[in-house]
Amino acid sequence: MAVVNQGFQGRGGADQRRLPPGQHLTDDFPVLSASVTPLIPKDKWEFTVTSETGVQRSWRWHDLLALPSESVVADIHCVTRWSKFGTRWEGVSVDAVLADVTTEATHATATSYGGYTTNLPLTELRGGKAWIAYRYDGEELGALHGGPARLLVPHLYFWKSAKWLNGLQLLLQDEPGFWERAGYHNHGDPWREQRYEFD
Ligand SMILES: Nc1nc2c(c(=O)[nH]1)N[C@H]1C(S)=C(S)[C@@H](COP(=O)(O)O)O[C@H]1N2
Ligand SMILES: [Mo]
Repeated sequence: MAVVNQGFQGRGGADQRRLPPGQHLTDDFPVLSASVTPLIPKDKWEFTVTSETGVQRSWRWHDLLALPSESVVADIHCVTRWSKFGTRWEGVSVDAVLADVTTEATHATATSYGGYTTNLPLTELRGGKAWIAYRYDGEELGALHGGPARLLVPHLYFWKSAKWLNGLQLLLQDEPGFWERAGYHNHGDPWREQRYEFD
């Protein structure tokens, strides 16, 4: 099981060190969506990796479930300043889907049903740091939180974790996504408080 950012359980000071600067802890799970919630039946769901040369590889729902699944426990941090400790997910690592793809790309744009996009260097998506998550807290991932499946990149601000994920576009250069074009930071490391473009 992957345990990301596991800090010190327990009281005050320890929790404080587990919390990135400028964040506060929440127990509930706020919903942040820039659009209406797209409702995608699992039998219509499809996830496509497009390489920098335009070669595509797609997974339908049963293909995704056939890949090895991992359990992930991670702290998550939203740029609007809430953090939630110890969220529990199941999904497929991005490494597992990229294993089948030949690419020299350095960057990727995650794309979603509904049109949302967000950009990441491939180094942030590989190496056991990012998942295509389809279960949350022991249940199917609900539509409000990005089901059928969402990207989970817990070490970056949560806007990088694209809900209703339907693809990764692999690129030889970086291309800003939806919030990155709107003045948010290109990278979004919560420990370096990379909230806005010039942070
Ligand atoms: N497709 C899509 N993904 C998205 C968003 C969105 O508006 N659309 N919002 C982002 C932001 S800003 C955050 S904080 C998290 C919120 O996820 P949650 O609603 O499950 O808490 O999803 C991210 N992924
Ligand atoms: Mo967010």
